[in-house]
Amino acid sequence: PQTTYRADYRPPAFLIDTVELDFRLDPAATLVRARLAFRRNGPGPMRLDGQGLALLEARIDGAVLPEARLGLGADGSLTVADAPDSGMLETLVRIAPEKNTELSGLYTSGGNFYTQCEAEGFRRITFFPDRPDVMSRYTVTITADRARCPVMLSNGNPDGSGGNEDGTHWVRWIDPHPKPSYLFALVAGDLVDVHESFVTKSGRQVALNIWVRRGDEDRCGHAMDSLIRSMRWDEEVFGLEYDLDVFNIAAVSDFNMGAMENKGLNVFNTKYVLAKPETATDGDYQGIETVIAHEYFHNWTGNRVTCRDWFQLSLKEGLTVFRDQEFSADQGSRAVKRIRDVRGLRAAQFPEDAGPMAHPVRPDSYIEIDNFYTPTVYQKGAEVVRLIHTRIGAAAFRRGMDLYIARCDNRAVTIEDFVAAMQEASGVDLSGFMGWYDQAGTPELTMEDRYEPEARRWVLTLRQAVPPTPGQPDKHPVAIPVAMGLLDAGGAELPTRLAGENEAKPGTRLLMLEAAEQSFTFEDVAAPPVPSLLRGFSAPVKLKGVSQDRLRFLAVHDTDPFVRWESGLQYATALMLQMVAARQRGEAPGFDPALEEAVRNTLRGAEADPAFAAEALSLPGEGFVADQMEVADPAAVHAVREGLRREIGRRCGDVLRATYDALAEAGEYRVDGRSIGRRALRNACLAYLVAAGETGLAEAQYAAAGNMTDRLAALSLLADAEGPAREGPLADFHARWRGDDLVLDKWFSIQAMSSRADTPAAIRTLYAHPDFDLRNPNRARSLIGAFASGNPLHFHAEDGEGYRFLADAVIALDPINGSIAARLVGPLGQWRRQAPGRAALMRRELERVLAVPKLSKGTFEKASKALA
Ligand code: B3K
Ligand code: ZN
Repeated sequence: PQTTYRADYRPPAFLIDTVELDFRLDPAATLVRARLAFRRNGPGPMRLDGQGLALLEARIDGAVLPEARLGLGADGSLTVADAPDSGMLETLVRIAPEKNTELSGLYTSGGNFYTQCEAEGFRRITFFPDRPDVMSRYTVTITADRARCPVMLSNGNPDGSGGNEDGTHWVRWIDPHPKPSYLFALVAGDLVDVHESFVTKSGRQVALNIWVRRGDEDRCGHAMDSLIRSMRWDEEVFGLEYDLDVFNIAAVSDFNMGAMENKGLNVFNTKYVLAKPETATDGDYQGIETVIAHEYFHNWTGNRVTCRDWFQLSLKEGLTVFRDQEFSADQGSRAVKRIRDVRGLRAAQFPEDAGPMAHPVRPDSYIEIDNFYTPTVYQKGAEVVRLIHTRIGAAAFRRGMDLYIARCDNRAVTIEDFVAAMQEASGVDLSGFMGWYDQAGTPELTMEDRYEPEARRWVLTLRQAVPPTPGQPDKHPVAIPVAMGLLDAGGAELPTRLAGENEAKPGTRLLMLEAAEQSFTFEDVAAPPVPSLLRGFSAPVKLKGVSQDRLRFLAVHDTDPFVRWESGLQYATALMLQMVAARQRGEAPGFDPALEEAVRNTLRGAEADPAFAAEALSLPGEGFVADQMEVADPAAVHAVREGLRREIGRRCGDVLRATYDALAEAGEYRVDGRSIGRRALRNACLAYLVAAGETGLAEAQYAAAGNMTDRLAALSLLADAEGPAREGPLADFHARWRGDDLVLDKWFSIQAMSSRADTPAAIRTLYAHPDFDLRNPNRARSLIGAFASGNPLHFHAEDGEGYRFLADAVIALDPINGSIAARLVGPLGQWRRQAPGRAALMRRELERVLAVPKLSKGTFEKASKALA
């Protein structure tokens, strides 16, 4: 397969100003007629991307093109010889949506038609220069059987409809805004809508519709409410208004990712639309709010201003994740939102940045662009936007956004355009931040300090180092904003004055580390202070050099809630690593009484912010702890963590139980932040109590639960138990929800993540279960993905059975849906950090995958880079 390089970018030879598309929908043979008004833009032949299209006819300005002027490439593309500098190209192609199992291009799901075009799916619908820097105005006419497709949607505003004699009908959609082909969408079928209306701040009336399968109407309320809040928020915070008369969302149960921001017609995985308390957890509700907001925000950051090429993907994704994070922070507790985001970053992006697929936020090359919709491009990309926001402040950031949008509206631009707007609006030199876009690897930040009593001076030295990553052996320093403060021995925040400043400043301040090493001298410090660094996680780095004593102190006293949480987490991580080492030496691990104290302390203050308390109570995850080891030992980490949970459950049983009882839900189920926090805290207590042996409590909660959050929390604990305590509830859950795909996914996941010894065998049984369906991406992820990423203990089983299962599944899935297969293969790439025996077993499975003939280029790229 071919590699595409960022350095090879060339402007398109032809632009397309307008596109008229005419669809005649049929599952087996859909006809697509395209009329493209083209115009020369640079040197080169007229080459149109295409993939799997049966070309029936091609004309330029009405004249049929003879075969001699048409070159069909091995990749499916079409080259037109001697094309004039401008004109109208018309093609007619045939495609088979029902045979499309990749779910890219036009496909069917449950008898309805849906499209997914980002990144390169439009070429599976018609011949086109399928690249984001070709922006066109679209008019789309859809014709289909009236009974089969009563609803037919595309981008933009509706512009007429009518019936035909033959039982078909047609509709026309016009999108007045120029857009790249990846934002094209079509949805047609038997759908019903839940609707609302919205008036923008300048008075535009917008019809909001959520299109679902009949019967799902009662599960759209939260999505609709989230949409309305997102629209309002973007007006208030960024002054950005919606720009069409309708905003349609269609939910589909066969979908490769979370959702897609097609102009005026978002297509969503049902997982991110449908929710009611009996079927969806609090986590599901929060996911819906986030994804709805994210896709809506793309209307400006992504659609109106788009990417010049796919290497700039983070231009829209990093910025839009930043925007959805800020939105969610404004809806509830900012501190808890930040903690969750950082948890997610560390669980997915840090390992990626330390592994074989490590790539910069703006990559230099790819084989399959689908493989680059990664935590690095999304989450680290959002962190880089946040760095700029932190450096220049909210007001300058807003001016920068205004400038960026004014200047780049209706254009396909680069990351430089974004940074330049921020720089001009703020007057701050941002060149030191470009390294964050172009270098892979998580920077390590080391702190050292000394106190000079006579001079009443405290000196902080910060050092940074970015580790080598594939293809990037040497790194240069980047700009790191370090938000910090100093505490006195009693835990009170001290005002700070840096050498050279006239006055002390109260509270948190920002230090800018721009070089490999810098010292900061603080004056008038009466006694050795305790520094609190990286408040709010002001930069996505690994901080080293903070003593356990200081961590313990900061976990209780810091004024910044993020640092309080973080210090507890780092304290517990270091402790667990010591316990793992002890265990490996054959010693008894022991118990640190500071943990008991911390749990009691947290529960005492829990009422003020239960969601924060729930975060503070949860021990570092097994993956996170293993990531800190030179050679990972998943079994030892699991044993240590379980041992700690049991011990905490035993020692703190009294307060855990008291909190559990006090938080029992009274009254109606609500999804506001506080109610969610109370359930999270209560279920965190339950987990410790069950670890200490109180299985009955989980059984009772399962049986009595009035909502999915509590039911699932109990079930996931019972899934680790023995005998009827496990089998009864699992069977009950299946019987109750077997007709509900999204809930059944949870049933698969919970078993896939069980720590029970028989899980490897159970996985094979579940894979053969009649309800398991490899073709449905949610279902495939719920078993295969949940096991490989959510069950380190059994995935890394000594005999290699976990690796074998994953490779078998990837090999079976690849010919059906290469994009999902490529995503699932990732965990096998962790072999470098495993002990030699397991590493060899992992490599063997990667080699087995690579030996498969006709492997998709996405899976090839992931597996070959993992082995390199
Ligand atoms: N832009 C889409 C992701 C497309 C993934 C293509 N493989 C969803 C989003 O980020 O909003
Ligand atoms: Zn996005």
